[in-house]
Parts: sequence; structure tokens; C-alpha cells
Amino acid sequence: MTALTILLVLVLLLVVFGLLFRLQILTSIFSGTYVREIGMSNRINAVLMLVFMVVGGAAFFWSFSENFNKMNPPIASIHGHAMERMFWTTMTVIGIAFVLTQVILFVYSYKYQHKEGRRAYFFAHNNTIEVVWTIIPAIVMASLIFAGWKAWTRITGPAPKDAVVVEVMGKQFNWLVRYPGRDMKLGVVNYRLIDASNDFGFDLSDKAALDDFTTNGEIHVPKGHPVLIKIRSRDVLHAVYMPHFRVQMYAVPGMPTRFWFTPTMTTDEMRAHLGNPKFDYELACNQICGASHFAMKAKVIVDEPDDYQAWYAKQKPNSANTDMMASYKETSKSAGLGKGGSLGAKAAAIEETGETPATPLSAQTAM
Ligand SMILES: [Cu+2]
Repeated sequence: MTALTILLVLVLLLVVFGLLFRLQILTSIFSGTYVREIGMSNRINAVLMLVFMVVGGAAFFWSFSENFNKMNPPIASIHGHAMERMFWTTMTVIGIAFVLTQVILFVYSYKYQHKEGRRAYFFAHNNTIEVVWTIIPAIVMASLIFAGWKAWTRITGPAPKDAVVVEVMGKQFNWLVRYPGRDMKLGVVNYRLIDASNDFGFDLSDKAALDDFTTNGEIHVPKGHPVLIKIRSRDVLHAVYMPHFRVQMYAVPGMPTRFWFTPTMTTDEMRAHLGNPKFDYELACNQICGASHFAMKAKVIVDEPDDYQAWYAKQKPNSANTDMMASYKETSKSAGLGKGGSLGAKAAAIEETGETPATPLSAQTAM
């Protein structure tokens, strides 16, 4: 109890001293004898603000223009141009607002640095200003978002019925590519069937899977024809990124996604356009997915429609691979899938995400 009393006395004493000190400062302020040492620090800060604006601003514009071509490769798809317009409209509007506000911020910090005898103007409230700076940004932002939403729904809407279908499955660390084969229908796949000879997990009890074929990480698509990319992931999050086609979409384990686009320039045309005979379109993984993420890419080849048909006709279905057949029989038994077709309509319904199967390209040679 004594200790508590002593502690309480000490605390109260501290409070009294604090109040006395504060009182002393207030008296000296009102009697006009109070002097506060500002020194040079305020002036140095004000100048550094200007230096930061000029040097930082110059460095920003330099790095932007220096890397612009890397970020902005030539467009090789139809919707890419709509995206580009959207991007530059947004960039212009927010760019103007950004530059204006930043210049004002730094210039005013310099202009209104501490000066002896200068008092700040006390400005309480102004309804007109509040209304103006709320309504104008609200209208501008809402129009940008509305235009962006319209463009995005158009771009990500259902693919045309005659789209060529390619399925890509991301896995650590490469892309598996599957085509629907002659029947233009992707067969059922099942993760429980994945093994060394069946890395896509083809379920060969589904007839549609029998003519499906995979390629060696190469994606062929025809020029001037809609292409629907169906996207899966086998392990972690990946992202399908094809910068020239302005395509990007996540590959999510357990949740198929998709993106459709129409390529407008063949690989050869792009090589000529860039003056680079070694150029190839690429599909890169754009989601950090592990140690070898940097190397996770596939080659995309845009062919003339005739070349594409010729290439397609040459591909052999994976079911022709006897290893795969033998291992399928074994795995499907041990995975408890029973005899053929046990996955049934339910699994097939899950597989088909409402996309209409593609029709053979030859049906549209008018393209
Ligand atoms: Cu990845």
C-alpha cells in the first residue's frame, strides 16, 4: 500500500511539472517573448522537394520511354486495338490529373515553406469546392469504368461458334497443349489419371478423348480466325500471357478459365514487320509460380489457314501411344473408375463449360 501511494505521488508530481512547463510556454507565447528555433531544416526540405520533383519526374519519363517498346509490342489481334484505345484514354486522363496534382504538391511545399512572420490563412470550409472536386472525378471515373467494363465484356464474351479450340494446362514448369482432334471435341480429362505417359489426364473411356492430341509445348493457330484458349492449371496459380495478342488470363487449379482472340498477323508477317527472322510469339507464364517460373513459356505459331490445316492433319492422337493406353487401363482401375465410361455424363458436364465445340476449319474456307 505504501509503495502504491509513493508511485501515485510520483506520477502526480510528473503531471504537475508537465503542466507547469506547458503553462510557461503559453505565457511566453502570449507575452510575445517565445522564440522557436527553426534553423535551416525547413528550407533544405523545401528545396529537396523541388529537386525530387524534377529528378524523379525526369527519371520516370526516361524509364517509361526507354522501356516502352518492351511493354508495348506490336498488336497482332483484333481486340488488342480496342484494349490499346482503352489503355491510352485512361492513361491520358489519369496522367493529366497525376502530373497536375504532383506538381502542385511539390511546388507548394517549396512556396509555403516557413517564413518569419507569415501566418497560415485559416480556411474552414467551402461547399462549392467540395461539390466540384467530388462530382467531376466521380463523373470521369464512372465513364472510364463504364467504357472499360463494356470493352471487357465484349472481349471476354462467348467465343464465336466456329472458333478453333486449344486447351492449355499450366504446370510447374511448362505448358501442356491439347487439341480436340478430328471430332473437334475435347474429351474428358481427370486428374486421377495423370501419370508419366498421360500428363494431361486423358480419360480414354470418353470417345471424344480418343482423337485428342497434345503438342510439344507448341501452339499453332490460324490467322484471321477466332481462337478459343481453354485454360487449366494442374498445380498452382499460373497465368496465360500472350503480349502480342493482348491476352492474359489466370490458370486456376480446379477452375477452368478461357480467353478467345483473333490473330491478325502470321509469325512470318510479324518477323518481316519486326525485321527479326528469329522472332516467335510466346505464351509466357505471368504469375510467379515457383523456382522455374522464368522459364515457363510456350511457342505460339500463327499460320496461314491452309498451313494450319496441313499441320493439324499431320498430328497423331495421343491414344495411339501404346504406353499411354496400357497405363490408362491400370490407373483407371486403381483410381476406382471402373470399366469404361464410369465417369459418365456428370463429369462430362463439368468438363464442358458451356462452350460450343469447334467445327473444322475447312467448313469456313471462305475466311
Ligand atoms: Cu507458371
